[in-house]
Amino acid sequence: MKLYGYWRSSASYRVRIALNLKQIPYLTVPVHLLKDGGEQKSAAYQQLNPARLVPTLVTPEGEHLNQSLAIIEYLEALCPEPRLIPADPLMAARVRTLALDMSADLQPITNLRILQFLTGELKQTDDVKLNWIHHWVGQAFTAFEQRLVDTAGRYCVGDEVTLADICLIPQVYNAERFGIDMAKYPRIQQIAAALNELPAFIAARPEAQVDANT
Ligand SMILES: N[C@@H](CCC(=O)N[C@@H](CS)C(=O)NCC(=O)O)C(=O)O
Repeated sequence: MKLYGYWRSSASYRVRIALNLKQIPYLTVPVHLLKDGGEQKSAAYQQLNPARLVPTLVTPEGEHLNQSLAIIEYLEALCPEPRLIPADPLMAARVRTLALDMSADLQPITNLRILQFLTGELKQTDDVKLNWIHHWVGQAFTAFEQRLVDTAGRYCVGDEVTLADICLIPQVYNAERFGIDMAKYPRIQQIAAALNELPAFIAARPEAQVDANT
């Protein structure tokens, strides 16, 4: 498998965690999101993903897949253990709810191209950008924190690592990077601390990637 991604991309981070949990070996192909206006916009990369976003997973058969959650569900079907989405339909729905809170509702509105549009075309200052991030992360984390009252055990849903945890950790990483006060979210903080001790999560951290700090 080949994973086209970027060290600080939260969607790439999700796929790295899933590959590590399932112990699937893969090769990293860095796509620099900032260099030369963004390598994700190159003609060559658009052959892999017309949406000009990372990640892309290329399978040994040469198929290329986009959308981190679709990729993770593909990996789940290929290597069912350890399960990332519970078999029980109700538990599976709870896991997907938390996963989508982070990956569908929060991450897209704080994505690089949105922030670049704010400070570029819309001529907003860096302070406005930071305010935007803090506002939307605050709303999303407040709701997530509340949901955890009903679902959490050691991790987001019970005591097994699930897709919800995979989607949470990259958003916590981003939140810390942008100076969000995580003490306001003690359940998220506690779960994130437990997850960040697991080898699959440690190996997936942005700083551990070949293209880190480039
Ligand atoms: N829903 C997509 C989101 C992909 C995405 O937003 N990728 C970001 C990095 S996390 C990206 O490539 N951004 C480049 C840009 O905004 O130009 C997924 O889950 O794969």
